[in-house]
Amino acid sequence: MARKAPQPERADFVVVANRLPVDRVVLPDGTVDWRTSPGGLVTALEPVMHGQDGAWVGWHGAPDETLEPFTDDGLKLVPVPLSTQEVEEYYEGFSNATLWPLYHDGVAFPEFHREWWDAYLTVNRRFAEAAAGIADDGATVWVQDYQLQLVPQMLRERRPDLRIGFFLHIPFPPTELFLQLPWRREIVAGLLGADLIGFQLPGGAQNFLRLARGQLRMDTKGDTVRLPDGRTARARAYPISIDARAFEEMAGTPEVVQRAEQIHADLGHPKTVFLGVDRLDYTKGIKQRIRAFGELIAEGALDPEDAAFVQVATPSRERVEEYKLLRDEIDRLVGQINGDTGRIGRPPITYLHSSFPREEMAALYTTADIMVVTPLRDGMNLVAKEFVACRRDGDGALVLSEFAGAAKELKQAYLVNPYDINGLKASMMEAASAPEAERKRRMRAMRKQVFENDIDRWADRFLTDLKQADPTAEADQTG
Ligand code: GDG
Repeated sequence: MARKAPQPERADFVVVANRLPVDRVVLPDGTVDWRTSPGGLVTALEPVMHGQDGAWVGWHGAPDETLEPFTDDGLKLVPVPLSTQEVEEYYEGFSNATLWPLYHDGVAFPEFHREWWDAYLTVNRRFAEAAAGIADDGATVWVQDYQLQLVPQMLRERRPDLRIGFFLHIPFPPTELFLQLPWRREIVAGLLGADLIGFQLPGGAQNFLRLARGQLRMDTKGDTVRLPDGRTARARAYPISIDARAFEEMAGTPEVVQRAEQIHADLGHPKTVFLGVDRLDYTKGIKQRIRAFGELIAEGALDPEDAAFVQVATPSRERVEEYKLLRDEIDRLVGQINGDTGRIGRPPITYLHSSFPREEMAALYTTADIMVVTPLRDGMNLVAKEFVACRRDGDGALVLSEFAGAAKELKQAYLVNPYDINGLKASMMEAASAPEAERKRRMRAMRKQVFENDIDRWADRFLTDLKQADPTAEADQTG
């Protein structure tokens, strides 16, 4: 049964995501604090929610704790509780050890366990109930990402009056891969509960439409699926972006400018600074890029006196086995390269396994000459866009994997196949030796793309289409 919250508690616009934008953390002295939760989804949606009279439904990051809804900076936050076992089975299990590798081309082996699926069902139902309880009559509910693919259908069953959107932040895989999933029909049906299903790229939308036809025998015409109950659902691409102006402004503050200079000095003023910034994740191609840089140093193509690589790897999903293995492998690789080629005070690679404030990110983007973004598969990749937005000097080069969604938009990057280490090395060298005018020409075009297609435009496009999806519903205030 849907929880009926008192009218004033309810909201016209509701975001439902696995995580709240803030995590509850208990400090060593026992006091409780709230921190911005990590990752691309929060970076993207925070500015969309800013100033909206809306609600955000999500887990608060602490297992076995039930919290009452509260308001933070005008935003209603509705915490959804998860038990320790649910964190293991729904989040670390089905979401991050089944769906995540499967949806990223199977770059790690997806595991299928029936009890993980059962937990996924239970938790999706809980999120649907929480959303049903907070959404006002005829409200718009926007469900986010792969952890909650059953929520659209479960929510529609409870609240047929709602307008429901869904956005998938990660790639939607080719049908051949998706069909491995024992619960493939349930997932497709779950998503079809939405009026509008958004993907990063047109290819993802096409994969989904093919499955709706093939698995559920639905009628499709163009991007529209006709459902047996007379409804329609549309599947379209909405490439996500960032608050470009906010990043640019941050990069221009005296503190960040000064910090960027300090980082350059701490590195020993190398001629070329290469930079990588990622959650520590096996989809991000961190090993490949470090190996490429290590070989360039070992072969003498780059001189460790002149070139430095800074790699930020933000801790992520640390209890999932694949992530533990990856961390060990990268530790070993970096240790080996620095051990073989460094001298006192000059390790060629500065490896930081920690998380930093956004200002520090902006300072790093400003310091770098060459940003190296080499995922084996990535829905979009916001880091590439953040680097571009922070380049107030109009300089700097981006080496970017063809397999990131961002490659379809930042076409003036040095595009690489991250599996091809020799090709990667060649592109890193090409970027490092490009004439200033060439670098600036490419950067100008990429900045134009990012500033014209920022996060507001993304949200506007999605929400405008969602409004049209149900012409009988009353106009809302989300525009
Ligand atoms: C998913 C999809 C898609 C990283 N370390 C720190 C930090 N970050 C921030 C970055 C950036 C975000 O996290 C990472 O976003 P990405 O897009 O690069 O990657 P995912 O986390 O995998 O995001 C992705 C995205 O969703 C949005 O749809 O683009 O394809 O996989 O904003 O700056 N931020 C701070 N400290 C860190 O140490 N403050």
